[in-house]
Amino acid sequence: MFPDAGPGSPTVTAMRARELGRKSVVVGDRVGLVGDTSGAPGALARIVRIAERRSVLRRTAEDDATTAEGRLERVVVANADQLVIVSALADPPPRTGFIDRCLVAAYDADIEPLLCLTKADLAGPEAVLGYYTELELPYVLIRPDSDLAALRALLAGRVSVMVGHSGVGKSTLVNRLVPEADRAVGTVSAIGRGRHTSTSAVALGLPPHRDSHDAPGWIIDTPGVRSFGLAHVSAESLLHGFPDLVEATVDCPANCQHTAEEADCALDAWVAAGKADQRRLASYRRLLASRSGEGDAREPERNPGDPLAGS
Ligand SMILES: Nc1nc2c(ncn2[C@@H]2O[C@H](COP(=O)(O)OP(=O)(O)OP(=O)(O)O)[C@@H](O)[C@H]2O)c(=O)[nH]1
Ligand SMILES: [Mg+2]
Repeated sequence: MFPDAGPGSPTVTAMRARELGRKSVVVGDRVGLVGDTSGAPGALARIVRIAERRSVLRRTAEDDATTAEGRLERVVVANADQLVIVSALADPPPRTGFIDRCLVAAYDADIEPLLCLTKADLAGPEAVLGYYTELELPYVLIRPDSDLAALRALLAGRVSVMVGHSGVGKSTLVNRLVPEADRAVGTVSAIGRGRHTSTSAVALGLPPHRDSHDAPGWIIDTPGVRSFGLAHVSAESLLHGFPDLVEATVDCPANCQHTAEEADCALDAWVAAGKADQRRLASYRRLLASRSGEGDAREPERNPGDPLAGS
C-alpha cells in the first residue's frame, strides 16, 4: 500500500480523509491513497492511511515542559534517515548551542546527523570544527563555487531533512541539488538575521546519483527556526546528544543529575583530564538548566566562545 514513488511517477494531489480523525499528515509520511491517483489536472485523491513512522523528528517551542509554550510540540518531519544541520560560518554567525540541540534531537529520534557548514567563502570552519573534535561528526563545507560531490554522495538513497536558522542557505543549497526545485531564496539583513523566506517544509526528489543504484533519495527543505526546543527529550536522553561525555557517566554516583551542583559528578574529572572539551560540558549543563526554566530564554542556543557570544 505504500510503494516507493519511482522516477517519473505522477505528482498526486490528495486530501486528508475524514476517517484519519485527528491524526495529521506531515512531510515525509508515507500514505495510502484512494480515488484518482492519475495526477491528471483536477484529479483529487484521498489519504486514508498513514504508515507507521520509522522516525519522527520533533521540536518544541521552548524547553520548559511546565509552560504552555514548552508543551507546544511540532513534528518537523517523519521518516527521515539523516538530519542535515545547516549552519552558516558567517552571516548569520554559527551557534554551537543550536547545533548541540539539533544533535540531541537527532540522536533522540535515531536519525543520523550531518553538519553542513555553509558560506565557507565568508569565514573558516576551524572554530566550529574545533568544538566538535571529540565527536565523529560527519561534516561538509559549502561555498558558492564548491562542487557538491561529497554532499550528494552522503544524501544518495536517503531521506534527509535540513534544519537551521533563517538565512543560512538551506534553500540556496536545495536549488543547487535539485535544479528544478525553484525554492525562494532570501536576502540576509544587516544584523545577520534572515526574514524567514521559506514558510513550509517541502520534500524534493534528488536526481539519481551516479554511484548508486538505489532510489535517489529525498531532501527536505524546512523554514528557518530561531531555536530548537527540547522539552520532549528526557533529561536522561539529553546526554545522548553528547557522545563525547556519555562514557564518563559510568563513574557517576547513582542518581547523579550531572549538574554543576553535583559534587561527585564524574563529568568534571573527565573534562579536567582532557578527555572532552569543557565547553561541551558547559553546553550540556546549560541544556539541563534550561529544561527547568533556569536557562537564558533570550538566546538559548548561544554558547560562550561562539562568534558574537556575549555581545
Ligand atoms: N556568501 C554566501 N552566501 C550564501 C551562501 N549560501 C547562501 N547564501 C546567501 O544567503 C542568503 C539566504 O539564503 P537562503 O537560501 O534563502 O537561506 P534559508 O536558510 O533558506 O533561509 P530561510 O528560508 O529563511 O530559513 C541568500 O542571499 C543567499 O544568496 C554561501 O555559500 N555563501
Ligand atoms: Mg529557505
